[in-house]
Amino acid sequence: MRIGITCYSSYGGSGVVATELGKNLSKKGHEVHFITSSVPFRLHSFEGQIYFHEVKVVTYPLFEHQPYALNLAAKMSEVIKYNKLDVLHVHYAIPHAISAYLAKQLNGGGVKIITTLHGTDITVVGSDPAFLPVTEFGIEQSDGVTSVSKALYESTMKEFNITRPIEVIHNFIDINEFYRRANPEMRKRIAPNGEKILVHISNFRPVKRVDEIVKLFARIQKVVPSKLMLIGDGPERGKAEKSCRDLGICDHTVFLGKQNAIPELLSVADLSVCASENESFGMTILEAMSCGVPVVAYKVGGIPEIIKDGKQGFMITDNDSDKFVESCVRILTNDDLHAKLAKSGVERAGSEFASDVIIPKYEAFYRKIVES
Ligand code: GMT
Repeated sequence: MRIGITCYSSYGGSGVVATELGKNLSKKGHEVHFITSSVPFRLHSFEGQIYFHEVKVVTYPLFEHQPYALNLAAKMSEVIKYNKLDVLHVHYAIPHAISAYLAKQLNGGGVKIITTLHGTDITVVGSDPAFLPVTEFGIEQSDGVTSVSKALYESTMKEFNITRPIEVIHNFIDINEFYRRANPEMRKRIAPNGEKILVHISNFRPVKRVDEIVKLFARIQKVVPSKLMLIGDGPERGKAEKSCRDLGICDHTVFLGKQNAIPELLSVADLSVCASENESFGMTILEAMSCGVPVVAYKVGGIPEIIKDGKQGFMITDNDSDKFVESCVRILTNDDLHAKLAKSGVERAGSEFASDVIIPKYEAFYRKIVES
């Protein structure tokens, strides 16, 4: 098939999923055309059957704001026409599904539009209700819609008046990249005195509650000699760093900023912690699991679809911070429990979320929509 893919190409789970999907589809013989504003950050090498079409945003003295959605629609239209796309798969309803709709109209129909909902495209409506009709329109006008979790499917159905079916296709991981490797030198750099290592990875947006992670860790490290490795960057980083200073735990925390070597870093971690207020899926949880790192997280959104409580880690209900701390301490002080959770995580990542399991679901979905 000839498949176009549009996503936000900078840091972010949806961009990772879209790029890895394109790479996997090309390996399976499909022709893949990325239509994005910059090269997706996970697309580092030249891969056969993958083409990149840059969306350039025009500036003009009259334009107070750059018309990205229109430039995107124009580029999509061009790629649909000259590359004879069968499918245009957009990740994020706003504005991608709307631009795709316009591009399809410009070409007189033909191409099938598939929209994948990632979560924040739906929750953004909460911050500005004016987005509701346009998001709803984008979903309704798509030929096929997928959601990255059952939880997101349910919240979409609750929030919008959607009449078309939405298929749940979970996010996936490359288990040949995300596996645990021995890295004693790195471990020693982070925890020179043999401390346990906790890891938190996110884009440090308010929804991730990184400050809560720091506060929880301050309590954990009083009981278990440990270090907190924070990976990523974003608007809440300054607040989290200040909390470390206020709590007197700077010597126990390491802010690494944005990093590419995620599997290598996860390989030295003993526990992954997530305090997100909401998470439609939680890619970093799956990445941790696949690298044999047990997870403790608040039970929100799609996270319970990835981790089964007591099997690959612990799910904390009702924002119970005492229970969160207690669960972390339990895992960090019980080697047998730790080994059991870690093993189960690797197995579950491989059996339920590996690319080999999920990519065929996307291919089958594309076929169904193209033939409809
Ligand atoms: O919240 C983020 O980290 C960014 C956002 C995105 O679009 O990249 O993430 C959303 O999509 C990811 C990929 O499907 C999911 O793993 C994240 O859970 C989801 N974020 C939220 O729901 C807050």
